[in-house]
Amino acid sequence: MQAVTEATQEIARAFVPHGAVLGIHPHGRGLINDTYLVSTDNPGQPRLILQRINRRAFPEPELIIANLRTLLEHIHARQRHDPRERDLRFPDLCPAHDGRDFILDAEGALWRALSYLENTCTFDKPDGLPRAAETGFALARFHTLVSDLDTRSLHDTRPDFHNTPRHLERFDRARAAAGPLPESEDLGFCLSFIGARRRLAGQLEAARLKGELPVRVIHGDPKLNNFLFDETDGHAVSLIDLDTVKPGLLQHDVADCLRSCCNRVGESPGLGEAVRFDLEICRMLLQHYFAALGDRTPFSDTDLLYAAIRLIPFELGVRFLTDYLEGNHYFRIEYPEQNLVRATTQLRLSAEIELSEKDIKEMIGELVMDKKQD
Ligand code: GN1
Ligand code: MG
Repeated sequence: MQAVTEATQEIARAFVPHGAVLGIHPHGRGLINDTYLVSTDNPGQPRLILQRINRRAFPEPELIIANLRTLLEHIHARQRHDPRERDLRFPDLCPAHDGRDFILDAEGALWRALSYLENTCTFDKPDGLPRAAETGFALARFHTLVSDLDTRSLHDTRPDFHNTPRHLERFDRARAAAGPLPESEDLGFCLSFIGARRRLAGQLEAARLKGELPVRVIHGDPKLNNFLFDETDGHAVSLIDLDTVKPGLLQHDVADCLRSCCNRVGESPGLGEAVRFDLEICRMLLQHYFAALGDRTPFSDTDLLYAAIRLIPFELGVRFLTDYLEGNHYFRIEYPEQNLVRATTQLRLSAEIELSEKDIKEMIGELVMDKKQD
């Protein structure tokens, strides 16, 4: 759990130039950055999300702030001009007392504050079809809002983020460096599953390099718990955690969203909880995604969507396992074997997706056809 130290309190105070800090509490379940909810006695700025950016994940956090500024300016401008664009809300960057929108602490870590979107909640696990519909809708609205943002105006905050062959190379190095591995059923499953699918790992990257898939602005991390929902009526309100917004493939975003939304047991299931890929949720989410996608973002390249749906949990499984082998220095853990459990879960999910390949491809075909006939 992220600690609230005296230093954290001092940083929080720097983002509350007018008024006092009333409370600071660790917030959310992100695996990378440290996040706190700060309450203040300033009626103009009642609550803030304060975050310390993890330099291991983002070696140049200033680029994240620059991207965030570009992105929020773009979205807010579109929303000012067209009321129909206002169905999603986005936070504002809050300046510190010196007017800058970030602070470097004594150790050189970068902190930033965002306005908190009140009366919202998040979910770590899917809870039914209405949530899936709202999530698909919100992802499409996000993609539409950024569809005319020039990809060249954003920095690549994590190069090769979805370059699966690169992740495999790193995994190979970690495995070689780890020496003899303990006997474990999960580890055995992971190693043989990865070994048997190496040649499929380059599918999306190869298509991107050949120019078969257009590069667009994507969210980069649209997992279920990065969507905010209205506490009262359940409607999607926002898509947060904008640090990985950058040029990429829409297929990666849609697949990453399905990865978390179709897996009812979540990323760290307990013993004996079986991992499944829920096809009903998948259909509902995709249906609402395609329906809400603006005409300026035609999702013409659906052929590789199935490939991405299979690949994204595979890639994340490889990343979790690599971190486990490297000593768990990247993803936050609550117990020593957690990254192995997470890796096994993602790879089992990929295996489940393979079993439903025909159904998923047919489903995508039908939904695309419906969209064309609209
Ligand atoms: C990380 O920080 P968080 O929890 O939003 C990770 C994503 C993974 C996700 C899995 C920068 O996201 O790529 O899909 O964990 N973010 C980064 O839960 O590596
Ligand atoms: Mg994230």
